[in-house]
Amino acid sequence: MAEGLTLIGYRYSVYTRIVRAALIEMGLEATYHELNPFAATPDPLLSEHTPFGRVPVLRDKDFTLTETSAILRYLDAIGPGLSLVPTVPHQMARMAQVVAITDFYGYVPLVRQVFANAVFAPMMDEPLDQSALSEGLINARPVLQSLNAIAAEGHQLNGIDITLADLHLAPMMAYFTMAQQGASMLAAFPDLQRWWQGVADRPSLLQPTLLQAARPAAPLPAPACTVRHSKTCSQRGLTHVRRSENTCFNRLAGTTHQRSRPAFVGCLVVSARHGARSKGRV
Ligand SMILES: N[C@@H](CCC(=O)N[C@@H](CS)C(=O)NCC(=O)O)C(=O)O
Repeated sequence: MAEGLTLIGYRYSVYTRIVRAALIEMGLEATYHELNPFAATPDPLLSEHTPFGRVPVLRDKDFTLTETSAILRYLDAIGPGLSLVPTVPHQMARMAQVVAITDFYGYVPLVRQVFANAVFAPMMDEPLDQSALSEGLINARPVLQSLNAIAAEGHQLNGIDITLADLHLAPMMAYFTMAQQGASMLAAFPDLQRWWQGVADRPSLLQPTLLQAARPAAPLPAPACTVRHSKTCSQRGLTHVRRSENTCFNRLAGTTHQRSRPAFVGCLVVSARHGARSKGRV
């Protein structure tokens, strides 16, 4: 049933990451096609499938689907395992509420304003927009507050029953808490923080590339890095986990890199090659 799946996405896109995590959680495979929705010239493949110019796009043979919440519902319906949509009315309704809060109130402050300016811009040696960052921190608080109440109640975000709510929110929280200001803010919401601590290390979040087929159709260029090696990854806000002698995993990009010398990881060069210079890119 799922053999014809293709995911069109972008490596830094949090919504793409949600779908990748869902594919892994649901035991599905997809061919991955990388494109940059922020490129100055719209990618014709993207324009062909959506007038909104956004990723992700899921294709199942000749069936094309956009909107991450719809994509997750579809994957859940076709996946081989148990459904991640609860049938108990209170749980099901809370799940939908978490997804809606995440999309309509969470994405912009958590990702586009806080993460993009506190983490991504410095990482790319780009100027940060201080007013957007400040506004994001203000607007993130009620989002965390409402999600914390849901986590405290326990129908969703309880760390036990993983549902589409967890999959939708977790990648955004991953980005938000990479900002020191985001991590500090989350600490003020103990039930939500407890939920986050419980899901942050799920393999689907940590290792999207475990999705065997979900790699760019053409291999990524070797990391002929333009990042100055003297700057460590942690200074650039990256989290690298050394997974073996010579393989590192970049949690932000969701990519692994094999190096002949295990000490160095240069991961971010790919950004420049995707021409992502025009506007926010996550
Ligand atoms: N409502 C869409 C939102 C997707 C979205 O905003 N994707 C971002 C990347 S995370 C994008 O493609 N942005 C391109 C742009 O804003 O031009 C969904 O749920 O899939």
